[in-house]
Amino acid sequence: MKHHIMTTMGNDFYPPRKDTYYKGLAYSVRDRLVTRWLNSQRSFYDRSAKRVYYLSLEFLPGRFLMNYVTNMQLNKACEKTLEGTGFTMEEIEEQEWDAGLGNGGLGRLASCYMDSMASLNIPGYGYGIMYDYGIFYQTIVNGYQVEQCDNWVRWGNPWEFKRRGFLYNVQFYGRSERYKNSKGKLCYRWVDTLDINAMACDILIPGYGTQNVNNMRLWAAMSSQEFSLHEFNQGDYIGAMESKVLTENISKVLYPSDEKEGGKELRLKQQYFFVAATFQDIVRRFKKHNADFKLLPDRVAVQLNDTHPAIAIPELMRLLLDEEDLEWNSAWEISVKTFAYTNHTVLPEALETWSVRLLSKLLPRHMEIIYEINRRFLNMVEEQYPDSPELLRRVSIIEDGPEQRVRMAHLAIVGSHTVNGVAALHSRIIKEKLFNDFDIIFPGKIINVTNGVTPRRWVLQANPALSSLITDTIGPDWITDLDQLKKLISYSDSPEFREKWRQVKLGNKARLVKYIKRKVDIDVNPDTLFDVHVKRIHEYKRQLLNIFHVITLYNRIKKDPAKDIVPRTVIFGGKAAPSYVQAKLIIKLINSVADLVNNDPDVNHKLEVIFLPNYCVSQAEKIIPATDLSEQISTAGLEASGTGNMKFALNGALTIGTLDGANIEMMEEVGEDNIFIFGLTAKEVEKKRVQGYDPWNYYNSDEELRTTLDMVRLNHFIPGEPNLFLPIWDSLVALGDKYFVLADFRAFIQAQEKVSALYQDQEQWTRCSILNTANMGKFSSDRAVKEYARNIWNIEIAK
Ligand code: 4GP
Repeated sequence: MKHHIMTTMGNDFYPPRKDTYYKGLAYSVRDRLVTRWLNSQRSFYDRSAKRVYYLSLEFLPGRFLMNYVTNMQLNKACEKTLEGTGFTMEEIEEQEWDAGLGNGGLGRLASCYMDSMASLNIPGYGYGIMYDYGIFYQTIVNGYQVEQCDNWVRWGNPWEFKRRGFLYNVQFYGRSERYKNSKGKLCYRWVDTLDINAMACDILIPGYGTQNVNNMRLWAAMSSQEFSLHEFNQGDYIGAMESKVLTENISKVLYPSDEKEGGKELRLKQQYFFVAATFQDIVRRFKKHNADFKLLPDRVAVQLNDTHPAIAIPELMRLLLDEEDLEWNSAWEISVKTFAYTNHTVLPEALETWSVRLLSKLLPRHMEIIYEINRRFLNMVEEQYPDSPELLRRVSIIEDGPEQRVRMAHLAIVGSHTVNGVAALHSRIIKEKLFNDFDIIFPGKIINVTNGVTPRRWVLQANPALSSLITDTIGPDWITDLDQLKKLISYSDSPEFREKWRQVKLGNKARLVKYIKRKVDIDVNPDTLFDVHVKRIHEYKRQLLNIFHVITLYNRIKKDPAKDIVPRTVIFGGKAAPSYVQAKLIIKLINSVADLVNNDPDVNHKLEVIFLPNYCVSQAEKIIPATDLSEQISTAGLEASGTGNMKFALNGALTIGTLDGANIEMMEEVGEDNIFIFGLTAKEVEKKRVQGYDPWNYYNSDEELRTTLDMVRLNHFIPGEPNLFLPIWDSLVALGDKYFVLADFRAFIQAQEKVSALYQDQEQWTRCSILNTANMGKFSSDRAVKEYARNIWNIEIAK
């Protein structure tokens, strides 16, 4: 550490500062990985192993230091290193800025899978973009979300290896030209393009309990020209810089909307930019050992993380046809065998389409190839299903209308050998509804792989106290074989074990209490029930339902302040997409309710509402281990899987949730008695939608609901701003309540009453908590990645 502080960073060792120590320690931890990393990469070559390429526009690794330390089991060594510095590991760890290169579930899942691939010795590569700015930093000003730039690499990034001498050329614009090659064959080439360089930045991904270290390669855009000295000399400084700045903008910032696309040219440029660079890399590596492209699917599996990288399909076709001179049929066969696509959402607004006009301008040759893919696909469908023009129209990759658009999901399905949903219910929904035509045309192509999370980050690292208790009780094998947790079941009846379990939770709650005090300056009582709702703010995730419960509790307390109730601390956290006005208003509502409740002497801290700003991976690591009750209350049928739900239950929280996404499978694992399920099922929601759902009926017939809604309508929370929350009232009552909040209100309140009752019986609550952890084995990302390996990537897992 000292060596790096002096020689790598050029700092005198005194006076020591926390951030200096952090970097010194980071470099010395990294040192211990580099050799393993190089060895791993070399061994992949030597074995000519089949490689898995996980293509994702988003990764959410969070902080790296503790993850490296945990996976390499260097905790003791680091503590020793820090002795005498006056700082603890926890303080040093806090110096690191989160790598927030993703929006939410989709990005975090990618990072959990990177951890599992490395731990399972799979030659897996993550490919994405090295954004200069990740997901915005959220502050709360006067109850409103305010976004700030996330300049996460401002102080340098000790984890990346920048390959400055290693650049790929990426083309844009121009035109497609036909020409005859030397053999007289008619060929195509892409000419008159604007070219941009892609520079590789590598980040190491160490496995746990293995020497294997994988690679995450993120691309940064570099102008292929320096600024114009000519213009500069003529005094036009801005003009001289313009083209350089414009091209480098491509990797400047992550698009901050989750489950919603902007349709912006820059976004499409980002997608193609990283796909083009990635495929040059894949092909280069492949060609080192192989001459025949027919072998590509035996050597390479490409997983498309949603449709964001789906432009890879026409890109591989272009490479095979135009650069490698293959015939269409063999190129197509190779391509389909190489790709697989994961769908992460059924929200219609999230299904990406690109206008043909934009695609033709930016990627003219790809547009031609997409037309040809579509023509052949529709011919095939027509042969199978003659006289079904409706079917052809529905499945076409090109959507007709005033403006023709390319449906990226259709392209991804047609161009992949396997498509998967991310939980059993979600996969059923895409098979039976969203992509039903495709399920009929390509039987068996759509399968399920239920999501999972890595126990290394989400238990071992985030919850050291629980990890020690578990390891002391059943040994350490659970870390790489999560089903071992089942051994805890027999301890759930032991009073001594329960007491230890409670002490762990209490310790974690005390840690969170300190954090809350530091962040929002509110004193929270650790002996209250910690009721937590953290995730992106979205109407379908129904933070509103939860805040309505809070308002209802408040009204009950006001009616009878002396009544004994189970004291609760309700914690919210999450970012709203900057352009999502309604979601931002929900944040303001939560904060307004919090102001009223927290300052009302009648409430007397029996109920406390906290909105924690800037929810992110490192914050989740503090919140989740301290949670008693996990809120997973989306409208049934809309949350594809959820992964937060798994992290909470794994850390011993009880879930209150709808029969949605992976909640269903969690219920199957823990048993109906150990989870609070409420509300409409996906089928019931669908039925109500079809039969006509009228929220007014609920408004008129449920007095507590009506009181709550009227308080929102009249803004009972902030004097002097009467109509502020009218848009919320409108969406729920006047405009049809798209997410069935009113329909589920009463069932939710009743389920919450059951929660309070159980919490009063701490012995039974603890038993339930232990059983939750004990039965979460299925939700390890190791299990999920093994399923991908077996059912999609067709690779053996080396022991
Ligand atoms: C999310 C889904 O909303 C969530 O249910 C799922 O667990 C997660 O992907 C991982 O599969 N989707 C997104 C997105 O984050 O941007 O579509």
